[in-house]
Amino acid sequence: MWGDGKSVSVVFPAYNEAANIERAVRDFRAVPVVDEVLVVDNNSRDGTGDLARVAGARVVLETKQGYGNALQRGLREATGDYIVLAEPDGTFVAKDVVKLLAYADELDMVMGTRTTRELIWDQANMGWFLRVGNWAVAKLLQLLFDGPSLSDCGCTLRLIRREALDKIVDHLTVGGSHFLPEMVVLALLAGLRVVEVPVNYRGRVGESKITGSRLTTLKVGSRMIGLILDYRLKSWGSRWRGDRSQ
Ligand SMILES: Nc1nc2c(ncn2[C@@H]2O[C@H](COP(=O)(O)OP(=O)(O)O)[C@@H](O)[C@H]2O)c(=O)[nH]1
Ligand SMILES: [Mg+2]
Repeated sequence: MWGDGKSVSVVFPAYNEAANIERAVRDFRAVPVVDEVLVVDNNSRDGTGDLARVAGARVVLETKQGYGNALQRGLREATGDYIVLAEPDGTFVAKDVVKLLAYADELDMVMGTRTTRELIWDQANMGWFLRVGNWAVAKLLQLLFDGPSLSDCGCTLRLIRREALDKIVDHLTVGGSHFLPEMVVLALLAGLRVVEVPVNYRGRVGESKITGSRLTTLKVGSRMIGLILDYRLKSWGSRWRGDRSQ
């Protein structure tokens, strides 16, 4: 519970995360303000779901494969007043949930940024290529949508208030790895108050499936850029048509 009786859910999208899932569930459950850890098992074949259950998580199976599909399911299934998205791969520090909550009473969506040098651990997968790429896509989004200062388009660790989620959840469409910017675009188009706060980023336990290779990173990055441009052009288009018909 946070503040005056607000419950807190943590959502983990999980695809073959047996190497770290138990520890991640225990670490996040050990944060006193966390009420629920929900693991969305995305067709894992390595026993991730059972291990998560044993560690005390609520587990749901999402059969539609994909990072975005797993996160969308988690957002729909979580019961908390505040919903925190994270990853069960050892990269995030459980107590950073409290950093997000510190802004949650005043803002609708609080996103982590992994760009603060002092908080990027030596083993973290955050070389210059990823850092510059994440920053550039975030800046594009900030500029085109008149957003707040954004510096990281790929940080899963983020919090959204339930009332804010209700405004965007039915509009989420991305099932793949470029899911995160859609959440931000929809939030900004809905007039929600969004902010970024620095969080820790550690080395991963197990194989990185999205940003582990430059090729997949480039693919995801270009899909993110396509999505941002597409939303911008569409919403300018509908505004223009709306203006003309008045
Ligand atoms: N790549 C991928 N990740 C998934 C999928 N479903 C759930 N996930 C989870 O999404 C998170 C992000 O993937 P990860 O390999 O850590 O990519 P990275 O954060 O870029 O290194 C992990 O917690 C995965 O277990 C899926 O279908 N594909
Ligand atoms: Mg990861």
